[in-house]
Amino acid sequence: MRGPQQGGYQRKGEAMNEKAVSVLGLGDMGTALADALLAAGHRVTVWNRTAAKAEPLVVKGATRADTAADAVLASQLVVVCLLDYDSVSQVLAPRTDVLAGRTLVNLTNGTPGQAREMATWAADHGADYLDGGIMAVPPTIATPAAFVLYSGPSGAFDTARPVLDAFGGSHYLGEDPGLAPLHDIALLCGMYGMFGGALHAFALVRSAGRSAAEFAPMVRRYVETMGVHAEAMAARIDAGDYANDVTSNLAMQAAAYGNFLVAAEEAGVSTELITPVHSLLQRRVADGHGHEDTASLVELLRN
Ligand code: FVH
Repeated sequence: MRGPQQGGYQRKGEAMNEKAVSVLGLGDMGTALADALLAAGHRVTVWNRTAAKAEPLVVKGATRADTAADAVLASQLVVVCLLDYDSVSQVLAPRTDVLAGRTLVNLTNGTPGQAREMATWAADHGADYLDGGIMAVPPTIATPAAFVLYSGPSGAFDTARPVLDAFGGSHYLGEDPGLAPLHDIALLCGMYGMFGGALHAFALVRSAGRSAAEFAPMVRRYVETMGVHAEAMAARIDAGDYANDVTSNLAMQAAAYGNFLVAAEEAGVSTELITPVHSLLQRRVADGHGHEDTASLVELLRN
């Protein structure tokens, strides 16, 4: 495999900071990534199943490849951002002969198991493989709000990093390719938990004819205020210490939470987003942990 010691991604005649990079997949995210690479001054080759989506990027200076294999051949660094791993396999599998010596950076959402399997598959075909998780939405790519998680061979990451930094902050998590999707999915689950809570909150206030827009600043303020407890919660979980310095014990929370279910029923709002936490609270209290902190619930989530 080619790596930093063999010249990285620099090509003869290219300006110092200009690198050749190919992007496979021009959905909303792939387009934003290609845009960011062009804006950073790189030589970008793009491919998409629906070829017309490449046109706006070609206008900005990208080269459109006729086939995915041509796009892979155009650059040593190949960024893949497709719908799912099945589509990645469908796109790459027919021409494995073009993969040797490339670094594939797969930013497609998937599981740790899928990432490890694809890393082995890529290695079998002579390619380095980095898996990634994009912690941003397309409009925030290349802004300070965006960060991307990576895992896989550290040498491949170090070589690719100057290019990948165009997307936002780059966070390398380790050699195991499954680490980036694991952290990606963990953060997305946190996000959906927050959105699920917010949706339930909006449904409650709307049931009384109140404006969601007027309520939104309160939601934001309270979620941000409570978010600062993440580090303290993490410290308790790492230490397994749930009983010291507790200010909001589980027994108290379980009593209050029962009201959440009744209030939802009174308002004609579904309880399906809030019931699971109630079940966990009740079980943990019944198991004799009513005096403990919220972080203690994590013990019920470990199989
Ligand atoms: N958009 C977002 O907010 C999130 C942010 C975090 C990361 N995700 C993940 O990024 C991957 C791509 O997401 P996307 O937003 O670009 O998704 P779409 O706009 O729906 O584009 C999908 C692209 O995948 C191509 N594609 C789908 N199936 C196939 C296939 N069988 N063979 C070849 N290409 C395929 C599709 O092509 P086309 O429909 O335009 O021809 C698009 O290029 C994703 O994993 C997110 O979870 C985004």
